[in-house]
Amino acid sequence: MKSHQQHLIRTLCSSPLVRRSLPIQQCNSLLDFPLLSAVKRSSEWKMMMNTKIMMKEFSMNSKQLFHSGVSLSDSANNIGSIYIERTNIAIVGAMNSGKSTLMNCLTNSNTSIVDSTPGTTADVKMTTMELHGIGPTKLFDTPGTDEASDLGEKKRQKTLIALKESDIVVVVVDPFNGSSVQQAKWLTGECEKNERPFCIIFNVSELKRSSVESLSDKLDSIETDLKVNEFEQQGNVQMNKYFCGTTCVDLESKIAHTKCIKFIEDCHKKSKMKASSTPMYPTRLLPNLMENSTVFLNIPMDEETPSGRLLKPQAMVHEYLLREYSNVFSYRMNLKHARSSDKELVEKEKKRFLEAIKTLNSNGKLQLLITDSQAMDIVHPWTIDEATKESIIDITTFSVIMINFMSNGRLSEFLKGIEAFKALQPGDSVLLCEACNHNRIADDIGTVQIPRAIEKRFGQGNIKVDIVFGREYQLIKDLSQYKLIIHCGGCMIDKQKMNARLSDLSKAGVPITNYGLLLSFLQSEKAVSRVTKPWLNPSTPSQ
Ligand SMILES: Nc1nc2c(ncn2[C@@H]2O[C@H](COP(=O)(O)OP(=O)(O)OP(=O)(O)O)[C@@H](O)[C@H]2O)c(=O)[nH]1
Ligand code: SF4
Ligand SMILES: [Mg+2]
Repeated sequence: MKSHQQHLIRTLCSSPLVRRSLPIQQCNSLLDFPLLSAVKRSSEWKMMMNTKIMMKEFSMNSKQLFHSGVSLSDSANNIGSIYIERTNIAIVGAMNSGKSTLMNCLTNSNTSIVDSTPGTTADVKMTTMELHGIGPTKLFDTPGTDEASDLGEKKRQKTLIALKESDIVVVVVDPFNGSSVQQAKWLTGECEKNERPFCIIFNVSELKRSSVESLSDKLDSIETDLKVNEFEQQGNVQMNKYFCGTTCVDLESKIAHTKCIKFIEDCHKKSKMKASSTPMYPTRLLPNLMENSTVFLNIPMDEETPSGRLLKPQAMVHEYLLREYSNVFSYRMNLKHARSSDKELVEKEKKRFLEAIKTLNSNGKLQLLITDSQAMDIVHPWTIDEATKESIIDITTFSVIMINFMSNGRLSEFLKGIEAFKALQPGDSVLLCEACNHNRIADDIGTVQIPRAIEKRFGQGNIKVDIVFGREYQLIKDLSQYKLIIHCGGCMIDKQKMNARLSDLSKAGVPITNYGLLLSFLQSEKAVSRVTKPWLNPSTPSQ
């Protein structure tokens, strides 16, 4: 039974359709079941029960997917809508401090396994939840950070990644456990280093609370040690700038759910005041659209395009434009014809394309053309007037739109990466980074087209090109070995992950660029300024 069900789940999760409908974490967490092997300890029994429950839920979801035509993602905590901005909340602390108990207390359900065996939570467990005072959230229950051994180090790294990708970090502390307090000190330090706002929950059972005389003195002294004590701040001891509050609660008590949610909501409000280098302000997909404008979407649909729906960036742009009362025109360019050696085929395709543009612009309202970046070799030259050498229409790419959106408007940082690309020398290494694990076939942009273009420009074997997919990025020990990172549009990860990557790269002094920018640059410098124009050099809307 085990292998049969796991095979089904693996097959489903590796299908591009499911992978592109679900956020990657969702697919991976569904895949990541504990094995139903020998049941020796109570924690293993609990893991087995959780596995069975998840399999049952998954099988119900898959039935919906195949039999009712409803997207799997629609039924998975709202994740299926095209893009939902969520507040990421990481629960961190030492082993047995009560992190999983807090996760279950917040979600009011048996989300994580709780057990007195230290190290029960072996990997980051993610769930989604709506909190009235915050909105849609993603909660991360993390492994304890004080486990010795190589495995403990791997768990610690996972916790650190969750911390870096969170908008607020909840540090759970058992004040009667020295290791728990020590870990809280390290973790609050990491929050400060990574500019992550945090709060502290002292997890004290009612029993202990009644048997300890000077609990408040003890908590005061720990707070001082953690640099989160107001009194010491007045005494000129600098308080951790990202601290948002503390509370003391018995996580297994009846009031814990309401108390903890209220506390986290209050701390989240305060966290917005804490300065961060990457504020999570909403970024518009496309600025400066004229009222009643028309936007031309060029979607060539290559062999990798799944049937039944548009890719996520295409669907996002489509929905955004409709909401803005823009008129959307979707067009499928035949790239094989456009790149053919048969001149007649090329001319026919070009005529079809230019006529579409001309017809749409008959009222002067055609404002922008957005193309798949791999078609830049055609779209850029075909939209330059041969006589005047002027652009006949503004253009950009889906990839550039996405990277600007996912990085909260930091497009100019990706533009600097183009300078680093120009300066590459023989012997240098670059890293191509794809944020998801989609199935790669034929002339894939990341694995085939860009490496081929690098080889063409710098000569065979002169530049070492490494490629990572999805979570492989996290395994890179030394980012500084690379002279440049070339990142995809990042549509399948969240903004927090993208910005955590940017922060790590900035600390390591490694520049980053993006597929859309690079493929444009490979056409010409002019193509780069064309695709970035809507953000970096916008023309004022005429109405
Ligand atoms: N009475 C009481 N017991 C608690 C409380 N919080 C946690 N426990 C117990 O402490 C043990 C560990 O709790 P977990 O929530 O699994 O701890 P954790 O931090 O997730 O531990 P790891 O997954 O091992 O890192 C369990 O036996 C819980 O029942 C609490 O507030 N009151
Ligand atoms: S842009 Fe990146 S994350 Fe989105 S589908 Fe392409 S490779 Fe995956
Ligand atoms: Mg746990």
